[in-house]
Amino acid sequence: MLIHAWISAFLKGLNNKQRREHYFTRDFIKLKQIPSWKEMAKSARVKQPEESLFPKDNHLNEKISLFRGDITKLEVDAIVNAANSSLLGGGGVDGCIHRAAGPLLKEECRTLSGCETGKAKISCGYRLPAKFVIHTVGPIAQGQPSAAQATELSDCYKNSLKLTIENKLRTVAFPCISTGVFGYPNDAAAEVVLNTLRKWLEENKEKVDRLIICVFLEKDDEIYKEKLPRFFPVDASGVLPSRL
Ligand code: AR6
Repeated sequence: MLIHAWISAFLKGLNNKQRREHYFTRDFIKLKQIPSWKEMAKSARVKQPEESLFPKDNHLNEKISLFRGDITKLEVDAIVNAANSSLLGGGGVDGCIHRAAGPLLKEECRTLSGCETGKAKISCGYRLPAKFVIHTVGPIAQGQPSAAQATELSDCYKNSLKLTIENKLRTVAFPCISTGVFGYPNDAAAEVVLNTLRKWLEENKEKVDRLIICVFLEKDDEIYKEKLPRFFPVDASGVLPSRL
C-alpha cells in the first residue's frame, strides 16, 4: 500500500478531536464560527434590492455562507481547489492548499491522472482541517468570457457538488475559481457562481448543510455582498424599503 493511501485510511479512522492533532495549524475555523447568509444578512442589515431573480427562501439562506479568508483554515468536509489540469500543484489557492496539506497530497494527485476543464476529482485533505480536497479546473479566460467558458465555470461547481454528495459530504467551501491566474472577470464569475449554487440548492438542499463561498480579496467580498441579495433574497427587517 502506498504511504498516502495508508495515511488517508488512518485519518479516516479518527474522530474530530483526534484529527485536530494532525492539522497543519491550530488556528482553524469551525463551521459554527461561519455565519450563514441568513444570519449575516440580518446583522449586516443588507439592503434588499427591489428586483431579485429568485423568490425568498429562508431555508436556502441557511445553507449558504460568504466567508472572507484563507480556505485552508476551514474545518469542513471538503474544500475545493482551483487547480490546473495536471493536478500537481501551482500558485494561488492551489499552492496554498498543497503547502498546508503537505506532500502526500501531491503523491495522491499523481495517481488521479489529471483533470479536464470543468471536471472534478477528489482526494484526502491530509494535514488540512478539511477532510477532503475536491480539485477542479476552471476555464482560462483572458478578457470577456465566452458562453462556453461560462458553462465550464458552472460545471466546476456542479461537478464538485456531485462529488460532494456522492461522498456523503455535507459542508463544502469554494474559492473564486478561475478569477486569479486564469483571468476570468470577477463580476461575471460571481453571476455564474450564484446562479449555479442557487439552482443546485433548490434541487439538492436536503443533501448538504452548508456551501461556503470563500473569498480572499476585498473586491470579491464586495461583489458577493452586492449580488447575494438578488440570488438569495433576505428579510429586509430593520431596513426601510427604498420605495415608501
Ligand atoms: N484561500 C482562499 N482563496 C484564495 C487563497 C486562499 N488561501 N489564495 C488565493 N485565493 P487562483 P485560478 C484566491 O489564481 O484563477 C494556479 O497556479 C485568489 O485571490 O488561485 O483558477 C493553479 O495551479 C482568487 O480569488 O486560481 C492553476 O494553474 C482565487 O483564489 C491556476 O493557478 C482563484 O485564484 C488556476 O487559476
